[in-house]
This record gives sequence, structure tokens and C-alpha cells, in this order.
Amino acid sequence: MAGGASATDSAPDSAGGAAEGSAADVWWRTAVVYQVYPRSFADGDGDGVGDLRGILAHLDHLSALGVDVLWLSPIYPSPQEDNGYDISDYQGVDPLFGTLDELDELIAALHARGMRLVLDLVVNHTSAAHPWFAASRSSVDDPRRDWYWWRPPRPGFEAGAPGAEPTNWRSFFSGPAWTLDEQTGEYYLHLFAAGQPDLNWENPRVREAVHAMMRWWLDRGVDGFRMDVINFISKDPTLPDGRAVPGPGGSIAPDGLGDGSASFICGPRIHEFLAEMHRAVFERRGRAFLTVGEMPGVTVDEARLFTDPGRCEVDMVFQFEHVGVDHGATKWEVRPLHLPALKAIMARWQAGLADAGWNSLYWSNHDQPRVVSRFGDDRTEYRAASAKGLATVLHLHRGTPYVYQGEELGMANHPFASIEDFRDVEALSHYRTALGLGEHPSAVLAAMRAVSRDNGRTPMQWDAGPNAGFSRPDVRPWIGVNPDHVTVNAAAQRDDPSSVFTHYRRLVELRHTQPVVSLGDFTMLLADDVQVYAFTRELDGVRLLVLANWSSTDADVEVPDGVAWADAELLLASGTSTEPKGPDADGRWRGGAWDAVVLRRPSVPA
Ligand code: TEU
Repeated sequence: MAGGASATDSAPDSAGGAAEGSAADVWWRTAVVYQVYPRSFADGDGDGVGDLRGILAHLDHLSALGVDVLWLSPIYPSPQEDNGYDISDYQGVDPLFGTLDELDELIAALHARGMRLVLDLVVNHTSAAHPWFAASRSSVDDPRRDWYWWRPPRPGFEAGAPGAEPTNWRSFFSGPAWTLDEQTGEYYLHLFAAGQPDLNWENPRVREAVHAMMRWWLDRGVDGFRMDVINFISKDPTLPDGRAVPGPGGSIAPDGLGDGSASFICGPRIHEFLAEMHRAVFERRGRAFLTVGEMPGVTVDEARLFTDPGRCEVDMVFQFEHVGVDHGATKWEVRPLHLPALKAIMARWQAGLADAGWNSLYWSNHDQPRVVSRFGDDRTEYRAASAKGLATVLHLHRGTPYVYQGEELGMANHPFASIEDFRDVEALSHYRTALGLGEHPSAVLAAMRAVSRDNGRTPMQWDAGPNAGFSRPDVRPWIGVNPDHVTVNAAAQRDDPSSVFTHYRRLVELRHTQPVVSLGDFTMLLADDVQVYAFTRELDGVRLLVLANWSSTDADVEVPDGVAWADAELLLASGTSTEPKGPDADGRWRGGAWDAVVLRRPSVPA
């Protein structure tokens, strides 16, 4: 058990990490997690990049919010090709971010405040600069050769010739998922950037090395892991070609590459690998952990298996369906949000993990555009109300909510002006590829402005001063600060009872104090309504009704059983109305733009 941790602790002798025990006594079921992307959180040493000193200096912010867990994106030594998701040493801290001593200090400081630390575990791939890969690429006979996926050129092709890659797979960051290593004349697999070679989990020595590394961190006091693309680690070893992905209008993708994901999303041995990891790392440790698997492409049925406590794999997963709801053939083809589609996805996940398993709940992270710009309305008059409404909807679902740094302030997308403003490897490779295929730069930039991951990575807005208080005034941060920080910042919001920050604080408090929020059953209402997001929660005779106007115009809907809610207790209200309220005596709900309310009543006795 984390030192000084709160009353939400499970028994100290519980196994933790995909823990055993009854539904109610698993600590993370009432917890809220806050994600820190260290490079963009706070720059303590004045080099323009956020670091551990910066985080240590801002723990009061997390305490004020009341969150239980800090998930820290990668701080390990790394060439930073993918901002630390390319790790060259799993057991250290990149000097860019500080020292191992400072990380120990962070663990102790969090524990002293009753919070826990979850590290990012990136073990689908390493950096190409990792000594394991250096050894692996050195010769076909090296003992570590088989730690990665090496293959000769496609039969009949010369190494390096167009189309000679061993499979037609496209990498997530554009271009082939294979790069030729001239020295041995073979290709290595990288589902992401060329600097992120995929580890071969078929090799038991790879798994043992990862387990040992994880145990080393737990021994240092770390309380769990967020596991990067962990459902990609088991690949069909035959590595068959993927299907060519149809482009818009059914045309075959112009780069001729295919989608290999059928061979690695929740691959043949994934459950075996995660259960083995649980046994080797978390079992019989005598304290409680949190494990969350990031799982692009995971289905509800798979997720139920992954998170069924009886199977001891992971505690919860990040699914991707709801953040793909506004994507076209690719994420760069942005579609307007159709609210019923989002509700259908959320409802399916709530129902699918109701009896076994557990949901994680998120709108944002370092890979997503800012939610207030994406699903809300970031114009001045609607920004705070829409940020609060979106937060209410998410935090009143059943599951463990994740708050991404700046989301609690209503931080918006960045007004990127030109390609020079972007930093992300994904965005930059997309730009090159799209221009190579003849797309117009201004159209490509418009899509990047809307959906680039850099939107989520601009510096945290601490105050209205130069650099938003992220870096010293004389320093140029690694990526541009959003000019809206003069009005949208933590200093302005911390003590303002009507701020987005205060609203998040209340939502965290509701989860901690109202068991129905964390554990109650979920029922979606008004599934087809294009404007209002409505649902009920119920636990032990207590019922909640959540009504949120997901639009910048007034709403007027008939609420199922609405009359019964007319005199219910108003637990939380936000929006553009002077006094947002629940349904009227006629059972209709009339809500102003982005109004959101949470009502409570004891259920009517049968
Ligand atoms: O993300 C996995 C992932 O699916 C995303 O890269 C996704 O493909 C992309 O964001 C779509 O826009 C994880 C990390 O969260 C991400 O930051 C890393 O780049 C990636 O893995 C590789 O480690």
C-alpha cells in the first residue's frame, strides 16, 4: 500500500494489479487519474522542456484537484524521436527530465500526499538506440538477434528495392513498417517510427527482461503502469501481408501499403502474455497496484477478458472507439461529431463491462486534440460551459476517469500557423507523405490544425505571464504556448468557484463521496437525440440523472420518467443559463447552451 494513501486503499495484503477481491474494495474503482506529459507540464530548469523539478513544484495543483493517481508519460532516457515513447534505457531518467533521485523524490512526495504514481511502460518496442537493438542489429548470429522482428527481403526482390519489404504493412506514422538494415541486409519491423523497433515477445528472454525491469520499478515504490499499445505485443509469427486499405471512394491506398493490424491487434498469445506478466510482476507483492493497458482496436468482448478480475491480466484498458467517432478513412479526414454515434459507443462499453471488467474513461490524452475544441465549443462565450458539460458527462459514467493536464482548465487546440509550428513525428511524417501524394499543403495543414497530437502537447498554462508560467520568460519553450493563456490559466481558475478547474474538483469529490458515481449501474436515455446526452445511474436505491446539452443552442426534450425528477436534489449544475436546473414539472428538460445537471433521488419503492 502506498504510504499515507487515502481511505480508498484496499487491504494491504491484497494482491493488486488486476486485483482479486469484491467489486467495491478495489481502490482504483473510486479513483481519478491525472496524466502528466512531462515535456509540457512545467520547466523547472529553464531549458524550454518540462521536467521532474517542474512537476515537484506543482503538486499542490494536483492536491487541490483531489486526484488519486499521477500517470507520468515516459521520462526514461530516449532519443526523443517520439517524445520518449522510444526508450533507450528502461531503468533510468533522461537528463532532459532530471535524475533518478528526483523520480524517487516524486514517488515519496506523492505518497506523502496520499497519491500514487503510475509510470508509462513502453514495451511493444524500444528505441533503435537501446543496447538490446544495437546488439540485435549487429549480426544475424547475435544472441539478441531474435529479440526483434528481422526478415529477409520479399522473395524475388533485392534488398532496398521498392516493394522489397517483407510485408506490405504500413507504419502508424506513415510509410512502410519495415526498415532495411544495410549491415545484415535484412529488414526490421517497426509499427511506429523507424526509431521504434518492435520487440519479439515470442522470445521468452524478452519477456523475462521486461518483467525484471517492471519489478525493479515496483521495488522503487512505483504503483503501477500504463502499458503503451500493450495489445500489439503478440504478433502472428508468420507475419502475413495485410489487406490493402481502401481510400476514399473505395480506391486502393495510393502508397500501395496495407493494414497489418489483423496480425497484431490482440494477437494469438496476448492473454497468455498478460497473465504471465501479472504472475511474474504483480502477484503476492502485498500492496495494491493499478495496471491500465492502452489498446487501440480492442473490442468490448476482448476488453471484458482483459479486465475480468478473475483472469488477472490488467485492471482496465483504454479503448479507442469513442475517440475514432469523428474520423473518416484516416484520422486526418475529420468528420463532424454525430452525438448518437458517440452515445452508442459509450453505452456499449458501459453495458459490456457492467458485470465483469472495468472501464477507463477519457476524452483526452497526449495523442488527442483538446476536447473542448473537438467535441465542445472553444469560442469565448461557450468554452468554460462546454468544458464543464463534457467533464460532467465523462465523470458521471461508470469506470475510472482520466484527466489530461490542462483539460481541467478547458485548454483548447493551438492556432498552429505553419508547418514550422508542428513538432510531432506523426504529424510531420503525415505532412511529407500527403504532399508526396499530391495533396494541397493548406488542406493538409487544416487537418493537422484540427487533429494533430501537438494540440495536446502545448505547454500547460499556469498563469497569464510570459510563457504561461511554463518556462522562465527568457526561454523559448520547445513548442509554442497557446496565446489564449492570458485568459485560460490555472492561476485565474484555482480559487474561482465558477471555473472549469473548480468544476473538475467537484467531479472528483463526487466520485469520492457518492458510491453511486463510482459503482452504480448505467442506463443511457435518449440514445437517438442529436443534442442531449442523458443517462441514469443507480446503486442501492440511490438514483442519479445526468442531463447535458451537448450544443451551443437551447435544448428542450422530454425526459423519460421526467416528472419524477422535477423535485429531485440538484447535485451539480453548470452551463450558460443563469441557473441551470433539472426537468420542469411537465417532465421536460429545458437547458441553455451547454447546460449540464446532475440530479439525485432515492428510487421510488417498488
Ligand atoms: O499510442 C498508440 C497509438 O495508437 C497512437 O500512436 C495512435 O496511433 C496515434 O496517436 C493516432 O493519432 C501510443 C502512445 O500513446 C503514443 O504517444 C506513441 O506515439 C505510440 O504509442 C508509440 O509508442
